[in-house]
Amino acid sequence: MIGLLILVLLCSNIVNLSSGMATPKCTKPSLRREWRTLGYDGQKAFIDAIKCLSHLPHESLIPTGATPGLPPILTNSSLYDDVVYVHMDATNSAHSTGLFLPWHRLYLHTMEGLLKKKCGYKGYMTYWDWTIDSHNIEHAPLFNADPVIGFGTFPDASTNFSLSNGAFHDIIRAYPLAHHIQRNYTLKSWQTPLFSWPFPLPQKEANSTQTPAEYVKITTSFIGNFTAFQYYMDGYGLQGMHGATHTSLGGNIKDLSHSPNDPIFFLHHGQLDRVWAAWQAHHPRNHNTIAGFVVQDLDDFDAHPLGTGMPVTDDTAIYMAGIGPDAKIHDVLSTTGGYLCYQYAT
Ligand SMILES: *[C@@H]1O[C@H](CO)[C@@H](O)[C@H](O)[C@H]1NC(C)=O
Ligand SMILES: *[C@@H]1O[C@H](CO)[C@@H](O)[C@H](O)[C@H]1NC(C)=O
Ligand SMILES: *[C@@H]1O[C@H](CO)[C@@H](O)[C@H](O)[C@H]1NC(C)=O
Ligand SMILES: *[C@@H]1O[C@H](CO)[C@@H](O)[C@H](O)[C@H]1NC(C)=O
Ligand SMILES: *[C@@H]1O[C@H](CO)[C@@H](O)[C@H](O)[C@H]1NC(C)=O
Ligand SMILES: [Cu+2]
Repeated sequence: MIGLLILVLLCSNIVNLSSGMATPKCTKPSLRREWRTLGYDGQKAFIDAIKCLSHLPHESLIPTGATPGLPPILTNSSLYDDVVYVHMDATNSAHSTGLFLPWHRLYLHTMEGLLKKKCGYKGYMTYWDWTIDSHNIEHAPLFNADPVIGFGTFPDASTNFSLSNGAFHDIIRAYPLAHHIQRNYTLKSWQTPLFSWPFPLPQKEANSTQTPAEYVKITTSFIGNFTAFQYYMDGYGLQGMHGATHTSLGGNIKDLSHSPNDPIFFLHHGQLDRVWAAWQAHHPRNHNTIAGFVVQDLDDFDAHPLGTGMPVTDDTAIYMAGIGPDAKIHDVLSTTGGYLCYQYAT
């Protein structure tokens, strides 16, 4: 009798009831390491896989229709372009809503899976710890001209801000129109409005949000308050560390919709996911907490920094629009819960 009870308890422990599938236990989490600690071979492997995905043909997509006005799917595009398209499809649903962090966590996991499955990548997702370079983002070591492991130096007007060196300069991205990857560094990146309203602090320097002190602050404050945590990452007037990196690097990654065109997107969001994981680990009240709503409200962002409408819950679906399995928020709240199985190196 007791044996049966224990068996029942054990089973309910390992079975993920929502999907009806057994969730494997995470006994040996993979280690996501900072870009500069990968070494030459590790960096080359990641960049080779990104280039491989950029040259594989388009596969099927299942847009959710969450974002109106998307261009038609181009069948002459690449598998990497499909990954970009999925982000375009999630522009409204997965930014400044309760789905922001869970969606991007699953998106990075899905990207890592594609690099492995389609391109034989043996490593893991990586990240750019911009706090190390916050004093001089424009000359951070990963923005170098090396044709094998360089993300490319910042281009200028002579190439219309298209990359002219590094590993990605000859890649053509399909969306919204066929183009080479662009980047355009601006320290005071909030002088130009991006939304229907001007930024409240136009003179603020983007790198003031990317410092080691800001990392400590965000990962150790807001205990138990997911709303306050995510709002700090997006920032008052959307001038936080999330947007700072997008707007100051400029070009493709500055675009709300097509930002993953620039592969640096994945290293920036790796860092944001690491910030979330560090905050979650900081206090038990942060572990399994989620908040926010499903409808974006950028016109009134500071009143509704995590959106409006229906609240998100553990059971809210996260869509990958055909590039990988969908999941639910509870699947991705822990990076070592079994559905996911990884940790950040530091
Ligand atoms: C794909 O086709 C579109 C429309 O037919 C064309 O404009 C675009 O240049 C093509 N893209 C590539 C990468 O060949
Ligand atoms: C931001 O970057 C500028 C230009 O590199 C630098 O002068 C400034 O000290 C940096 N600010 C911080 C807070 O590191
Ligand atoms: C330069 O880039 C901008 C932004 O992507 C684009 O709209 C414009 O058409 C480009 N200009 C030329 C001359 O290619
Ligand atoms: C590059 O950034 C500068 C300064 O923010 C801006 O004036 C210019 O329009 C940008 N050019 C492109 C092509 O993005
Ligand atoms: C959580 O933070 C939000 C945003 O700062 C704030 O409005 C709310 O009152 C906080 N909730 C609690 C319970 O402190
Ligand atoms: Cu995004």
